[in-house]
Amino acid sequence: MKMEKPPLSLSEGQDIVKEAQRLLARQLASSSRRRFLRNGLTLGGVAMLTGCDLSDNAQVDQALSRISRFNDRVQGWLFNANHLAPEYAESMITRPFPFNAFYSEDQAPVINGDDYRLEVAGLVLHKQPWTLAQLHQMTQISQITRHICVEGWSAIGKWGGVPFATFLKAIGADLNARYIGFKCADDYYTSIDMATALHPQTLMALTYDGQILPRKYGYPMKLRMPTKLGYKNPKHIQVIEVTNHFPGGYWEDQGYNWFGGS
Ligand SMILES: Nc1nc2c(c(=O)[nH]1)N[C@H]1C(S)=C(S)[C@@H](COP(=O)(O)O)O[C@H]1N2
Ligand SMILES: [Mo]
Repeated sequence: MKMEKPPLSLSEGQDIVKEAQRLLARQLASSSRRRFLRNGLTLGGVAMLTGCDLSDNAQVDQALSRISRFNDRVQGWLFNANHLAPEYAESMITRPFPFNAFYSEDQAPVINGDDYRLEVAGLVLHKQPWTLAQLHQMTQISQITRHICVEGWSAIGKWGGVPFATFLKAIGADLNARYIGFKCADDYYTSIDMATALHPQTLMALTYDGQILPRKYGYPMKLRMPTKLGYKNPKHIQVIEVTNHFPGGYWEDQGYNWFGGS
């Protein structure tokens, strides 16, 4: 696949390198003082590295989120639109596949597939909502990939559906926009960068293991990305928005890294 657009421009890339040099210079400047510290990275060491007062929670949060946003930019810059995540044999599928959400399994949303309408919003030409039948009528592919959750587990599963790039083109999405935001039936929300959205393995998943996507795994539709950690893979999607305004995410807004590559 040809890369449609680099995630960052050259000048943004140069900014990142400059930022990294500045961080390194600061780290080196503080390292002679760090020799006197017993464990290297004590609270005082962190204070020197980040230049912030650790008794001030707001300042600490701000420094950490600055580091995290810096990390997002580096990850976005390093993301290779041509690099494929590993795929596995049927025999390697994890059974039963784990369930995870910010609530227990019996609280997963109950959605009536006949009433379901997928809304598309923002920088798209065609804003008509989609029925589930229309999504199933599009050309389907399937893939067996590994899902990695930050809570410390990973599992191999098989998802089928529509390549997300195909869907984005069908709705006339502005492929130069920065973000795609997702709103889910359970009030979960997240967002991804355009390069990941267009990645050949990013799938609008309608099936799991050859069956209609079960309720617990995100019925009627979820986004499956083997290039991203579990929390970036929204289940029960109701709204897809193409936007240049940073949409954040349920866990990301609580401090998880936004890029969340795996
Ligand atoms: N709508 C919704 N999507 C979600 C979540 C959620 O709570 N709600 N949890 C995320 C997390 S942290 C993980 S690990 C995966 C779990 O997906 P699974 O139940 O198919 O294993 O869903 C992700 N997507
Ligand atoms: Mo997760």
